[in-house]
Amino acid sequence: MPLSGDYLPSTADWARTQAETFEASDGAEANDMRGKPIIVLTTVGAKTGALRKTALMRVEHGGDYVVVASKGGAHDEPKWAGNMRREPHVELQDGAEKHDYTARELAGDERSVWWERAVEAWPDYANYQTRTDRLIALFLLERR
Ligand code: F42
Repeated sequence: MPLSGDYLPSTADWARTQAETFEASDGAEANDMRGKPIIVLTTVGAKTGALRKTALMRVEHGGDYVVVASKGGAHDEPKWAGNMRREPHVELQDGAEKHDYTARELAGDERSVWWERAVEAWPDYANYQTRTDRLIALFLLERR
């Protein structure tokens, strides 16, 4: 059952433009960040109940995905992470494919394995973690 609700654009212009262009072109345009592939995550706003669409780096293994709440190493966590803790049903678009997933926050060894995969996909994640005391949250998205 796909998510339903009104789409509320992000206040981050660059990220909003990338998410919207990626989705409108079925993943044919605006599909990378410095040559590395992105995905678009749709979450349900924790306060508005609106659909929030967020461009994120693509971290995939065996059909599962991880999304990394890095926000460039900012001290505050991205809002989409809180949205997922409240409503774990999310949509992820990878290229032209969009499916429903259930998000689960990772910890311990499972998190360590996926952190390695994330840093391999986007090495800057390791730099972002040095910029903040918060442990950057990782969420595993398993197909519904
Ligand atoms: N961000 C990452 O954290 N990780 C990545 O791997 C990543 C990759 C990436 C690639 C391309 C690109 O263009 C952007 C990329 N970003 C990445 C940035 C990402 O797209 C987001 O801009 C960033 O993570 C910040 O997410 P955010 O959810 O905090 O977005 C802000 C800018 C935002 O849109 N805020 C809204 C606002 O109005 O200020 C609120 C959004 C929201 O979800 N509101 C909730 C609601 O109910 O609607 C309430 C939230 C609450 O509890 O207050």
